[in-house]
Amino acid sequence: MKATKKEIAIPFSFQRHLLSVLLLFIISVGYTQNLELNPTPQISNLKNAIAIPEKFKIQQKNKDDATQKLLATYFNLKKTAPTGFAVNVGDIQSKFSAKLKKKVPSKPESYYISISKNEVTVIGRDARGTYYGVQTLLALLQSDKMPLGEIIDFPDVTARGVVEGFYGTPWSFEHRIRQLDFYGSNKLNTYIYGPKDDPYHSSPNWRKPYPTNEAIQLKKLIDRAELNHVDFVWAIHPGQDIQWNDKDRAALLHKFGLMYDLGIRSYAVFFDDISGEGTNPSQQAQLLNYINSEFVKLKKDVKPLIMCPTEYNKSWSDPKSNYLETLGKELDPSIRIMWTGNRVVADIDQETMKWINAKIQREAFIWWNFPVSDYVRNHLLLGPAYGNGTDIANTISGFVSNPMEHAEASKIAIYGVADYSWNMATYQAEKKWLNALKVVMPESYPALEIFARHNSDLGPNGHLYRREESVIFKPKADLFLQNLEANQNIDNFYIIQMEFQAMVEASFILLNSTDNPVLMDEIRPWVEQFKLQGQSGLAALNMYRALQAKQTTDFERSYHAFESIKSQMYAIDHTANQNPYQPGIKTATLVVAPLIDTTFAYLTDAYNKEFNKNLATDVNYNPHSLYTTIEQLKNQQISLRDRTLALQPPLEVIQILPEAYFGFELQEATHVQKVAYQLFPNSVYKKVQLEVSSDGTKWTTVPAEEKKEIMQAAVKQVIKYIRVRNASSENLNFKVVLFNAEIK
Ligand code: LOG
Repeated sequence: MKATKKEIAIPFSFQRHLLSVLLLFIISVGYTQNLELNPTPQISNLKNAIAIPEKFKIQQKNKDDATQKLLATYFNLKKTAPTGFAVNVGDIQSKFSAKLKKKVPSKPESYYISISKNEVTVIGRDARGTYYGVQTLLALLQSDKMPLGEIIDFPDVTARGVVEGFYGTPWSFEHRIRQLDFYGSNKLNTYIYGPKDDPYHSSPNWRKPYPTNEAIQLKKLIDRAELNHVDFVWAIHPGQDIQWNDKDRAALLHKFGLMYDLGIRSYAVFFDDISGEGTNPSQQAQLLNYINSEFVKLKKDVKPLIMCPTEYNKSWSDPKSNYLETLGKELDPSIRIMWTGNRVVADIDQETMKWINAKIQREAFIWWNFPVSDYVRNHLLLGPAYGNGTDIANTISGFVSNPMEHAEASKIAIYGVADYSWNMATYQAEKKWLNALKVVMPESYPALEIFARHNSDLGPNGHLYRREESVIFKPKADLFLQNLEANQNIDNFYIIQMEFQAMVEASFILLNSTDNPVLMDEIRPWVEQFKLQGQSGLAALNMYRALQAKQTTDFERSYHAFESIKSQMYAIDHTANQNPYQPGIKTATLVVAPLIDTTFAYLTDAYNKEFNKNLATDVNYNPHSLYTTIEQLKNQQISLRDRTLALQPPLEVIQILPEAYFGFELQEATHVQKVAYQLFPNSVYKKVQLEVSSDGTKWTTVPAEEKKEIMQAAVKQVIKYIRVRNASSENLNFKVVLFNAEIK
């Protein structure tokens, strides 16, 4: 039923609904503390509440060091009060009544809490369970009131956490410390250390020990992980240059031994994004089985191995190769196999799991490539962690999220992952997201919410992964443009103005906020950009008003203001975050940016027509396109900056068949100055050719010269097509590190 403005009749059923909503509201206000718990406990029977006790009588039954230190952050353990609210903490081995012990679930890491007016008892199934029980207790004590009743809690997924597995600047020591603490308080138990750009993790330096200073820092991180009951999984990525011989096998075992001495008790071997001999599944299985029997089993205190396969997603698995089946058959059943889903970047559902689990004869360990942004580095991914099935808990052996190189900003998604992997059935992405914003910015979260709502999508990208963005605003923006382009009265003008205003104000608040300086350090240039973007929106609206009133002076002032704001935005885009992949700073690209640019172009055009003027209407636009026969490259983005057309290089190995090619198709025949390309390994240089054409059928080879591993060619011709072609009769596997053309 639709209520119009005139008659607001509320039917009885709706009134009843209203009543129950109100009731629910009262109940939830009564137990706000319960809402704040992350992850959400499986069962909580909480009724009534008492004031937070002030005097505590601690009954020591706990022996676990991490739990002890955690308790000490709140209670005075050295001098406990002789009377007061009793706090009993221990694991299932401790002396508790059989009645209470029976309530502790039999699952690992589970716990039981009972709270009465006079005492609280926390019993864990194991040391980690007790630790999690105490985390819950401390979270309850943070609220205004203490609820009474019981909590019975256990995780859905065995291994939950994060894989620091992205390309780009690895997280700093300080960030990792903050992360590990965050994992502890959100009951995440796994941190897989595998930053692609740590030289001691990957080829060729995986064989070498960490230099002393780095080893000392790693040791501190390992200790910190232990304090948070997090398994610090150290991963090695040896596949690009590993030799399947005794020497390299010994080198790997030796490195694992060194890491063991630093305190590592969990290991992973990654074979993703490699080419050549290292991709052989039988050899990979043999190596892992060897480590398993000669290292893991012998040490006794080392956890089961984890491996990331070369074919780590369905779209890359070659049905003819039997790669996954071979691993499934030959790899020791205790070894876990990672999986990113149907594509490199994908959300996971039951179908995904059925397919892969059958092939590998075990439950896959999910490597979720969100919120990682190493393939869209000019964007921030600050939206909710959504999209994964809430019915897959029993089909996976682990769930880890690969984050952004911005550690603090990644906490927004990780917070959701913690809840999802602990208690899937009740997971609510949006609600958890709102909580997460409060956790990372306790004061300025409303401003952060405005910023994050408009900064969640990735823009077009090679992995075809997209996220919702500006969801509430989108229908309003659509209506505005519809009215504008139909030359109708714009009913929601004020609403659009309010949104741009909110963007500007939220940015000012964030830029001035001292809530979380670590987060601001990461996102500052995006916030600066977002502020300007809001201001450009307001300038466009002023242009509209001036045009309506036929005020040409006002129109042109706002027009030039718009242009000036855009040029400041351009400056930020060309100075901040200048990585070689997707340089620059992009904000609100899905809904807000097109709204502003379309409005600006439309108004300028209308103005030009009405007043016979010739103001420019275009906003940075790249008319050229990618030209390729290679499936894996087809969705890759290209960019035009300062007359250089560049392929945004993919991070993975590309398979290129004989005669396959990649290059550019220019909008029209253009004077091309120079072309440069870099491929890895550069042994493939002998097998490819650089070619140009004016019609796409007749091709001329251009000689290129190798300088510092980069092939460079002076073209100096007017042409429409440029390409690098596999001129050999072999299938080539290589990484495209760089491909660009300087045009006039
Ligand atoms: C890499 C990973 C990277 C991610 C997203 C896996 C298993 N490996 O395509 O290091 O962060 O995709 O770009 C990957 O996902 N390669």
